[in-house]
Amino acid sequence: MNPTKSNPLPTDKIAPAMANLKTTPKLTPVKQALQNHLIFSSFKTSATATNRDWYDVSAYTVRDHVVARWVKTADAYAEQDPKRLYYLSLEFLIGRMLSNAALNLGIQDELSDGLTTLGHSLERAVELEQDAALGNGGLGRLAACFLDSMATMNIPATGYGIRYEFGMFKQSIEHGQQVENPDNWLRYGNIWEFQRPEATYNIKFYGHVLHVLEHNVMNSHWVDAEQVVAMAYDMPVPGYGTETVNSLRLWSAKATREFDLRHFNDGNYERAVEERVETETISKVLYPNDASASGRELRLKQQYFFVSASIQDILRRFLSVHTMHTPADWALLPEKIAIQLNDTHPAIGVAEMMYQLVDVHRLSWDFAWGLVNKIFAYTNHTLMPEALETWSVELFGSLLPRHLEIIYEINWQFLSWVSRNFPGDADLLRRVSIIDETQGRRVRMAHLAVVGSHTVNGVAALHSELLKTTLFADFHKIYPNKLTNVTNGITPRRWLNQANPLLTALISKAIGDGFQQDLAKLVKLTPLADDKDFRKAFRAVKLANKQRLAAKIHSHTGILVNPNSLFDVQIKRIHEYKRQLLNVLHVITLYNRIRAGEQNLTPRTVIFGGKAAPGYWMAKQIIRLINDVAHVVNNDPAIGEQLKVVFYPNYDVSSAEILFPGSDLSEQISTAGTEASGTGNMKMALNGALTIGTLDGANVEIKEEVGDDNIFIFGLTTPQVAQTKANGYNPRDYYYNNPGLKQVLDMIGSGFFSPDEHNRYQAIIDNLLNNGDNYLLLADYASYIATQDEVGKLYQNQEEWSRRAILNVARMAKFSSDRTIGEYANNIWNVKSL
Ligand code: 26Q
Repeated sequence: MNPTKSNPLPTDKIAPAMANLKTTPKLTPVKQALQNHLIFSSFKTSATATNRDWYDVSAYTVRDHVVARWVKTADAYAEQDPKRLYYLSLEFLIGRMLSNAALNLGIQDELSDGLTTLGHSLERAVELEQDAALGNGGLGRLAACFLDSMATMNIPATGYGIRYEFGMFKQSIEHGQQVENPDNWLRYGNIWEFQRPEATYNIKFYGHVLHVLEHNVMNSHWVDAEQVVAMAYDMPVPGYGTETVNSLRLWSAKATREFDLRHFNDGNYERAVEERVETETISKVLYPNDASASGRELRLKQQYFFVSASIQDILRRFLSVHTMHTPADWALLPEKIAIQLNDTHPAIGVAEMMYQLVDVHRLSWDFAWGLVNKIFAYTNHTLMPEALETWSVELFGSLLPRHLEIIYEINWQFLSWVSRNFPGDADLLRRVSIIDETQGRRVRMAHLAVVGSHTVNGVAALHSELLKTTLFADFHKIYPNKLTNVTNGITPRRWLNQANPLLTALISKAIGDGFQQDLAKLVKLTPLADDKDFRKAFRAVKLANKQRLAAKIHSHTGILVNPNSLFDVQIKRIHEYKRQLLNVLHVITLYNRIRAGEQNLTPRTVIFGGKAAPGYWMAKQIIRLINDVAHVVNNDPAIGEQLKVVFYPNYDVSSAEILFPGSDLSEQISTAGTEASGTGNMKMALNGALTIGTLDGANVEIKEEVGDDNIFIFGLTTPQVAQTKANGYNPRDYYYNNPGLKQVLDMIGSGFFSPDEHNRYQAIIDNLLNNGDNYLLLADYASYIATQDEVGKLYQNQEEWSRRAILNVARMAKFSSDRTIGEYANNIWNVKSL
């Protein structure tokens, strides 16, 4: 066997940053740097500079500071050769970089002062940055929070993903309906990315496999494949209060040069250009779908494209430091690398690693499989059957013929092992097989991920238990130690310090700094919940944040809201299981009660935000209903300031930074057992909102932390949901037995909110009354309304409300993503802080 060919590209070409650098690069003082960049990077003067120029100049200035540390970090990693963690994710919902980088580097004040003395302002500059919206929702934002924590905790880690030319679509509301617009985020360039034309890899698709006996070994050759080039773009990930700057490496698809030559030599210029465009569509756009697996070939291409490039890059980096003299030397690989699969989207990595080790580096199958099983771990984010990825064997085999063979071999070995250990259970084999034979042969990516990983985790305690008892019950029996829990978390840097500077200042003044890196310090706020002056200051902060939000609401929707009303907020992707519709039922109930003359109701502003997948018709109907209801309620003179309804358009990371601090009430009302974790629930509580929620996802643990008195829990529990369904749930029983509920549904169904189209919401009503009300809205309605009444009542006692809100903030330690990353690092990755 030939020792592995050494790395085709010398290290110094791949990462110039790694060239030994013993001294920190010199940095100019911030104000001076701003002036220099204005001239030398933007070719402008103070007189001619636009707002955008000021953003650019600020970004260049902060970037210099980032790069100075980035170079040193790369250097330290090269020198110490620690075990590294690679986080593979099809989504990174980063948001804006400028304020976050300035905050993490501790140069926010200097930057702000510099811009002010130059006659500009940081606030205005910041607004010109486009969000990096390379994700749909929770899963993508979690990846971004994890990157922040890993850098802050000095963990040698790299994120790998796709540099989508178009990220998550921009949502606008026209005539009450969602309209999707392309997110052309790179239009004005991206100051935060560094193209690495030297870090490119060939990615193959299609073709076929030859099996050839060579030196008595049967080798496989993937031939006649089409080739695409993956080119790296690096974005820095600066930690907070540390020198560490990690990397997020995103891949962009480029046509190969041969490609051009082939056609140009034929004289077929047009065909060459066409094929080039086709090839480069691989990294064109993010699938805006977080509910159902799309099954599209392009999506599988995206997955394989970025996974193959990442694994080649990981192995190239490993081999540039370690020479493999004999195959046995490869035993070092799992001691130097750990790979986390963010859901099944990168699960093809298991097969790709086998391909690289067996076909390219010629290791034996069994030895390679032993390595793979020490390297990969998989996080599951959903139990919903429609979101589980499967691919038709036919499509898979045409696109990735060798990987299909590899998966069959993995499956064969796995099933043989299962049948030896659980003899006589043919049905078990059928159920756990990576190939589903029941619906016309499909590859089950979740099964591939479970079989290929040493650890599989859910994202909240309840969800991880449900994985053991439902979705992965068979695997739990087969591998009793594989399943575990790591409860999600959020980064306090972005979600407290950056989003809520007023609360941050108040907390710092009260208990000192340091909570940004150690959220457990917030517990020192506990006694202050009983301090009248502190409560008053806390309320003043909340009011200011609500005013800030009210101004945004006005400018985006034209709706005037009263900052003294209760801001009742539900912001998340639009999904039937998340039950925005239940919230609407409450809004209409309040509307009816106000119109009926009920006194002493608490004035409320109910705010919704979130995107619907473009192909998810029911979710779009829900958005339309919210807007129709808002129109009626907001324009009814009988309602006045008692109730306002807002649909906040284009909910994204940047608007979230305004919405969370401005919330009083956090709506976390999914049907129990459906929301894997939720992370918005944590962001709200950290910003001093009280939660109204079901015992679902991380709400369960939030309740444990904040205490039963400081959260509003309602509705059926997960076992009760199962029981209710098993008993033959009939939503009509609730409809006929609850006059308030009946009135609300009748209004929606009869066109009260859609007078120009009376049956517009027939499908919604049908779902609830005739098609089984899958998410049990009617079963939970009464409990929800009663709990909302308690909420309203408590809000009238501002002292008590703020006391509980402060206790929520004080008890959020568990939900820092630093805690989460600490658990992954210790229990799953076995990587150490540097
Ligand atoms: C799959 C196949 C094809 C196209 C798209 C997809 C796809 C894309 C995104 C499927 C799912 C997603 C995103 C899922 C997601 O965001 N899940 C959320 O993850 C959070 C972080 O763990 C949890 O807090 C939420 O409960 C969970 O819903």
